Amino acid sequence: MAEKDYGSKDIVVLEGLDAVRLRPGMYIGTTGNKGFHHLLWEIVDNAIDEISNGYGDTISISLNKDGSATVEDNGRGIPVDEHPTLHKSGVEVVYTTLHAGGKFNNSNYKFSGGLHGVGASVTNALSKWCNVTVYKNGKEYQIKFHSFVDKDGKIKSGIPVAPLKQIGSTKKTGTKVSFLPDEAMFGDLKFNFDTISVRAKELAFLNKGLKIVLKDERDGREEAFHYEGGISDFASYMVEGKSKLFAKPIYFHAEDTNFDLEVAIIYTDSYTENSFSFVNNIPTIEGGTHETGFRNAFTKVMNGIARANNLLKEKEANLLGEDFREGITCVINVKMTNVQFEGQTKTKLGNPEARTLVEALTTRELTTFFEQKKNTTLADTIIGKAKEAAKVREAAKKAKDLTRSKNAAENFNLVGKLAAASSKNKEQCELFIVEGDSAGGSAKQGRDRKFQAILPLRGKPLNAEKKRIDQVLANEEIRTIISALDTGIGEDFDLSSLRYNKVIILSDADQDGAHIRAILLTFFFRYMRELINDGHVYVGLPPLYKVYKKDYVEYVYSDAELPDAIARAGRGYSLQRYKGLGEMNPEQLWETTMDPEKRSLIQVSIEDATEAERMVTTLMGDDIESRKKYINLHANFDREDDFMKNYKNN
Ligand code: TSJ
Repeated sequence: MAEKDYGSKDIVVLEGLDAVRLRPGMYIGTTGNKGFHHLLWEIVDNAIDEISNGYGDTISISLNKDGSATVEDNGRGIPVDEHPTLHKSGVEVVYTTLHAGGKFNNSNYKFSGGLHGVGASVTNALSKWCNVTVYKNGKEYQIKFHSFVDKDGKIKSGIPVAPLKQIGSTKKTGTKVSFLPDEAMFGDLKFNFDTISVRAKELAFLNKGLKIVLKDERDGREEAFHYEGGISDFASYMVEGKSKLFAKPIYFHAEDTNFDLEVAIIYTDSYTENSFSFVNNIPTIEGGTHETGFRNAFTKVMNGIARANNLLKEKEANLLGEDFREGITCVINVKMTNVQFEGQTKTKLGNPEARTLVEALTTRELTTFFEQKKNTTLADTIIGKAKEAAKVREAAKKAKDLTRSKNAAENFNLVGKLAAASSKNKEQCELFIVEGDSAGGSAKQGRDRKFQAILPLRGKPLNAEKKRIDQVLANEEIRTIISALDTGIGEDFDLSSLRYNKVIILSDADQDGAHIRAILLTFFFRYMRELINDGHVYVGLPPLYKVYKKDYVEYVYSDAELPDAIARAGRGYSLQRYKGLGEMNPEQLWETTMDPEKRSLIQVSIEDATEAERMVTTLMGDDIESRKKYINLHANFDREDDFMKNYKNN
């Protein structure tokens, strides 16, 4: 019987597996969902090792009705001959010796995979049962492992029911492993098709040519992954649906002793970097030396080409790495030995040699790539995009320096157009942001200069939704506003520094005015939300009509009110229609729109943050049709619409 064959010399091994059950966290991280799926990946990794070393091409994974999983490859089959010192079959060693998978593989495979390299024995130790079938030498072999309660009431797991035996003959080669995670360890956790599908797809991308077939026997779902383009297809997949600067990713593959590097690079017209790196199929989320090496090389090579092609003049500074990374999507795939992972989540590559190797190989490969005539325009495209990024970066830096500067002389220039209030009492002070220089002029003359400040806006300030913060900052109109309010923006925003209790937007009652107002509100919503939440933002309502007679004047603020106003005036009235703020003289503007005793203000509130968000996005998004619709429907501050119900004299 099997028990008899396993004498005292094997105790160490058996206790090894006991340790896994005792402290599963040490081996699979958690006994939660992640650790549960880890059991599967330990097995799959072994199959991938075999295939990526050139033996076989397909892995099938099936999630069975009884809660078990089966993984099969068409490689050479795990060795079945007797292990020289342990005197057991190779299969049994793999399954009953802790870390055997890793050691076993290291001598046979160039780069051993495995999430933590703990090997198949860990899966065995944490399973109720585990069956391994090997197809090799024209024969079909099988060994079964199980867990049971021993005579002391202790659970033993991963115990061979019997030594490996031949159970038939076959023409195929490969390895098939089935296992049932032990519910004593994992409770009622189940394999999740979607989780497995995502990782299987990633593994197929990372291992060019590898076919992975995933079948869910519980509900009949089935997926297959196979990418002849490997990480080139991966990069393309990542930018699907986005507009690209060029169609096909730049790709290279290079090797050194015990080192393998693959890189795919594509660009979109976006402004963000989207990079993915992997070492031995493990995502290095925190980056590391390989990423550093790649970045150094990429920046250097591209700057070199820019100089050689005279796209950078002698007196111009080199472009920065961040300039070249704007809009980049790249996949870096490294296979190497003796990996050292560092960082908070152990997902950062620490090996110093990876930096120098990746840097050297990338420099060599990219140089060769761009030396080819057909790729010169590609280099120009990338350099052009980087130069745009550099321009924005420099403009943003200037803007930041200016807005942040506490130097009065420098700020004076920026707020040159601002007519400040004389009072230092912030509680009392108001800032009018006025559309147009002529209305701005009237407002400056008509105001109460003690507590009212005027900031005329020339032209439309930029669209805050579409642009990045540095571009928003680079806009002169916006910078002027930021500077005048003195609160800072975004994370730096500090309400206590606010110089005005009320910030009043005053724009014309037409489409352009509505647009300017929407843009300003978007800006406040995005970068000074507290200003709105705390009730400091208002929209001023200029009159639409003046109804008057010799000794009689009435200003009318909506079309609905007009008939009544005309009736009040009686026979012989005159009617003036205001097309813009600019048509009012300073006195009229004061009386109708600015005088706190008579004016009407709408306090801008974010009653419903999601609705506000929607309005802002609809107003500023790319969809021109829905934007137009929205402006016509809501953003007009139509004197008859819902918004008017909220307005009160302030
Ligand atoms: F480890 C495992 F049991 F979990 C497992 C291993 C699971 C699965 C699904 C596949 C494999 C596996 C192992 N597939 N292929 C191999 N190959 C070997 O172990 C192997 C075969 C031949 C030789 C040789 O030198 O002839 C060496 C090795 C390592």
